[in-house]
This record gives sequence, C-alpha cells and structure tokens, in this order.
Amino acid sequence: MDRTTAQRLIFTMLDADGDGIVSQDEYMARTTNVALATGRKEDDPLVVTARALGGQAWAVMDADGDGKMTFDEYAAWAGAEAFDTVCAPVLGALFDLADADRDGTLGLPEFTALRTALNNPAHNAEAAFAALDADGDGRVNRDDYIASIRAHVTGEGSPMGEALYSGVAV
Ligand SMILES: [Ca+2]
Ligand SMILES: [Ca+2]
Ligand SMILES: [Ca+2]
Repeated sequence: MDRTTAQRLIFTMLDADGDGIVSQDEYMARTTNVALATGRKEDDPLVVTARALGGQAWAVMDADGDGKMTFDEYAAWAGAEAFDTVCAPVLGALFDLADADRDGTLGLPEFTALRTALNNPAHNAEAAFAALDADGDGRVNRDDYIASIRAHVTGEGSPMGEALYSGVAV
C-alpha cells in the first residue's frame, strides 16, 4: 500500500459522516467517543489530557483555520515528523483511556472498544489486534500500537494498519 492510499484510509476513518471533509467537531468528538466507550467522565484527568492534545493536533492539521480539514490539507501535513510530534501523543492519550489497569497494554475487549469508538469496524479492530499481538499472549503493547500506526502513515507498510483501516486479511 502506498503512502497516499494509507493516508486516504485514515482520512476516511476521520470523516465520520462521509462528506469528504473532516470537521473540527468530528475530530474533537473522537476523544468524547473514547471516553464514553471506556466509561470515563469528562473531568477524568486522562480525558482532559486527551482533549488538550487533540485540540493541539487539530490546530496544526487545519492549516487555514477554517474548522475543516480537506484531504489535501491532511496529506500535506501528515508524515513521520507530524506523527511523532502530534499524532503519537494523541494516540497514546486515547490508548490510556482504554487501559483500565494502566499497565501499558490492552486486551482484545479494551482494544476493540478503543478502535470502534474511533470509527473502525469491530472486525477490523479484531484483525488489527491479531496482527499486533505477535506473541499471542492476548495483550497489545502501547509502544507497538503506536509504532504500527506510524509505519502505516509513513507508507512503510504495516499489517496492523492494513487490518485496522481497510480490513485486509492478515
Ligand atoms: Ca465529515
Ligand atoms: Ca481547513
Ligand atoms: Ca492494561
């Protein structure tokens, strides 16, 4: 999968209502949706952190500040540096919302709750979990999860990313 295709799949996931634009409301709803799916309150410190990081991410993604992100805006911005400085902290903060025992790993039910709240079909989440859980211990690690999405975004190829965003069998 080339980088543009990989980024198009992510953009499609972010565009919850499918109108071809990611709105600020759509983007910011992601934190709320994960908070709801994981039973956390709006004033939970981890929710506050995730929302703050999401707001910072939005501010740089929406380059012209009109409250809407087109695919061209997203593609012009997305890449390794943007991922490391902006996306990885957001993904980590959302992961932490799902990590009830705070051990840095998620089991399948937690992982599926996280990714379905982020607009991935449950079967994609389950396939992504299988791709990530290389040693088959039933846990996926926070760092491995983020590294795998990074590989997808940067076009390096990620079996987990393909499973998560496009449902390709792995
Ligand atoms: Ca939209
Ligand atoms: Ca814009
Ligand atoms: Ca855990």
